[in-house]
Amino acid sequence: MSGKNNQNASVFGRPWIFIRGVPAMKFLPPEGPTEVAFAGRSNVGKSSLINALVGHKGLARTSNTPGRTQELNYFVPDGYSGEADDLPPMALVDMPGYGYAQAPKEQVDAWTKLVFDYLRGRSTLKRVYVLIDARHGIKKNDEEVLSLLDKAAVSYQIVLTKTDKIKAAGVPRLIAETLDKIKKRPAAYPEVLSTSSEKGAGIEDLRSAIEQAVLR
Ligand SMILES: Nc1nc2c(ncn2[C@@H]2O[C@H](COP(=O)(O)OP(=O)(O)OP(=O)(O)O)[C@@H](O)[C@H]2O)c(=O)[nH]1
Ligand SMILES: [Mg+2]
Repeated sequence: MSGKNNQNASVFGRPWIFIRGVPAMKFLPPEGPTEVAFAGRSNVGKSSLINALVGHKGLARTSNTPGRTQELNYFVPDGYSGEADDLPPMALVDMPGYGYAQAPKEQVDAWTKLVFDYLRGRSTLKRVYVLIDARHGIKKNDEEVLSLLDKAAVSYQIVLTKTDKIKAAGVPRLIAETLDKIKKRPAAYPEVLSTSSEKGAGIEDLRSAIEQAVLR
């Protein structure tokens, strides 16, 4: 039980490392470990949530300015060689945001294409967490992404972010409204999580959800 890669220990109990930034589909790594991706509008808090999950503040770069993450950034738990018989149990993939970003239009279009192509065509992608800002709820471009995932039959779960920015009483109401909006969506996991990376709220529940999704 005390082997280096003890499968019973939480994968979030160990250090994580950045392994690769992918600027276009042709640079994707060969399909290996199960991938769990974080998608959402620019500035929703994708990179901050990954940092909170792995307990390492500076791992994924974050910024006040929308458009910080510009590639598909791969993170894995440390301590695996990456050889076929010693692959990490999962990789977390931080994505560029969709929607508005403070960057030239061609660049934003290129990121959006990369995000959409990856989400619809990656066989090792097991679960997508679609992040929704608790202050804004589901917007039109989120609906487009959910429809794409439904069509591609990629399992996803909605995660509300920045709940510290709204009144506590608003959270259950928003969860109920969001559940109502996704109830007819075939690939949506019928439970909505709420988080604050800033305060650490909901992070442990999200860790458990990810481990369950990957082990299934
Ligand atoms: N109050 C609060 N602020 C947060 C939270 N999570 C992220 N932020 C802030 O929101 C801003 C955007 O966070 P990022 O994690 O960079 O967002 P992102 O979705 O990765 O953004 P892009 O890479 O640009 O698409 C930063 O200023 C964060 O500090 C949170 O839970 N609460
Ligand atoms: Mg980011």
